[in-house]
Amino acid sequence: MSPSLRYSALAGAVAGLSGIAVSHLLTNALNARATPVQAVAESVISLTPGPVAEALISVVGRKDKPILVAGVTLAVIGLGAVAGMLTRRSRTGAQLLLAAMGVLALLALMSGSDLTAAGLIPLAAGVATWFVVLAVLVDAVPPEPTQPPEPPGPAGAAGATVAGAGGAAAGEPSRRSFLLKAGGVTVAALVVAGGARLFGQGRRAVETARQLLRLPVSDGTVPAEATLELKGATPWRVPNADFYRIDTALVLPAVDPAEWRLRIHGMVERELVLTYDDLLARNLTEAWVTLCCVSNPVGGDLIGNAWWSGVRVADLLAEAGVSSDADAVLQTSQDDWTCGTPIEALTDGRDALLALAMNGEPLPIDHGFPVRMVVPGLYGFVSATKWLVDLEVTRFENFSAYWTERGWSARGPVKTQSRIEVPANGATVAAGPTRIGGHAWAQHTGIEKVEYRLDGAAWQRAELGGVPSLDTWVQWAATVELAPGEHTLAVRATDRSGYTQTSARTDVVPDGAAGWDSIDVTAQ
Ligand SMILES: Nc1nc2c(c(=O)[nH]1)N[C@H]1C(S)=C(S)[C@@H](COP(=O)(O)O)O[C@H]1N2
Ligand SMILES: [Mo]
Repeated sequence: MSPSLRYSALAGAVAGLSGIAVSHLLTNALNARATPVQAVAESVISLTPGPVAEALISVVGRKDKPILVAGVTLAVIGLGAVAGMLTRRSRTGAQLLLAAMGVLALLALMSGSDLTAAGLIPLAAGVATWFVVLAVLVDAVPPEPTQPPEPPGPAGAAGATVAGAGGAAAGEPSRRSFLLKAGGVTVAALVVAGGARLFGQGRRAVETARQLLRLPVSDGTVPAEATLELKGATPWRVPNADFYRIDTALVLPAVDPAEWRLRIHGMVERELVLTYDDLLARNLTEAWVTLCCVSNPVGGDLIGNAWWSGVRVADLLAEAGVSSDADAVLQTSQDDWTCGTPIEALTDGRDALLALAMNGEPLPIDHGFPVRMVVPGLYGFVSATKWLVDLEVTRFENFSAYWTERGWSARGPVKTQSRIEVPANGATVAAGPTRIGGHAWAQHTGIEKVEYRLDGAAWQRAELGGVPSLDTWVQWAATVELAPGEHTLAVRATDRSGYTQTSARTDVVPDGAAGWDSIDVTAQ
């Protein structure tokens, strides 16, 4: 290997390491779920055939993850070295290799369940670091020492132009300056990686505290009648890892339950300050509640159903003694997000909860650990505050909340909706009898019936799953006869107030989408 090839390899390896360090730091600073390296390691685990994985684990024991993470780190450094050597032939080739590595990491991150925009920042910054460090260091690689002049041949041509054999010409990078730069970048990368550990400590400590909690809650049993025979439908209970996530938090709040306080104040007789243990000492109420986002378009998936365990908000408000003039509760989160909720919805007997657990587990951090609110019948943006720390009893006219200031409605009752989950829009299915279905919801009003329509013919009644209360979504299904060709399917729900969804589509702004969901399918 020529010296300049070796230096280029070193430049690439240092670039690889630097990118990893930067992505680690940002992952921890932004409290993203996994570093790109961890995501790749997880993908490797999930793509490894079971028996192979088991055999490996029997050899390395439960250290499989750290070993894989170290392996992926070394692979990135090694591939960086290859990219460095490639620059000798073609810089574009080297950049393509780095870009391909970035795409692989992107795919790995995307296969995780809860990727957010913030989760992509560490990868983007890491890849950018690869490019910049590689370019800077490769430019600093000292040129090949020129060959000693050959003895002049008969034509006298061969070595005639060679001057200053072995020495760098003035202005050319020297070996010493290259090594200084490469060493400097390496030290900087190690400092950044060390800083990353500090950053992550708060979140890790809270995650550990969360995992050590043993809450007196149940897992919730999905009623057998809730689920119809419908392959490919969203499960009636959405697992935490698949539950949609919507919030404004770029950095996830890390709130230690031991330090968490909830202040209830404003138009009350007695101000209350509650600790996590205070909540745990109370009677816990458990209920199935379907939560959905006002930004959910018709047919969209910003909705989920879970088993929540928590303390009824009504009891706490009664204890504080709410003034009869108050009509709203202004909720504030640890990260200063706010929303306004009608007092009526919190005190009219429905299961409005300060939830501590979701599907039998302490709330996941990204779903509001340690405490969030859940109110059946209201969109999340006016009720479901995560990382909740403050409830001010007040009047709607006295405040404006986060989304209200940005053009959304001050009130947000859920609109009656239904969607088709099976078949998927645009799917090709076998002609003949075909199962169709999905979910319909009108939280705290209840679904009365769901109807579907094939190619504009008459509306037909669908089968409905049985639900434990008015507060959850309802599964619907039917069998339709599909002749070969293109078809359109539409769905509409009627709620228990007697209202039937109309075809009039409205935008999600300011208070939620309306209209029928409709899909196209081809039968063959
Ligand atoms: N602190 C905080 N709580 C929040 C939000 C937020 O941005 N910050 N978004 C709300 C919105 S718009 C919705 S739809 C729900 C989503 O809850 P989930 O992420 O647990 O599904 O949380 C609500 N609670
Ligand atoms: Mo939302």
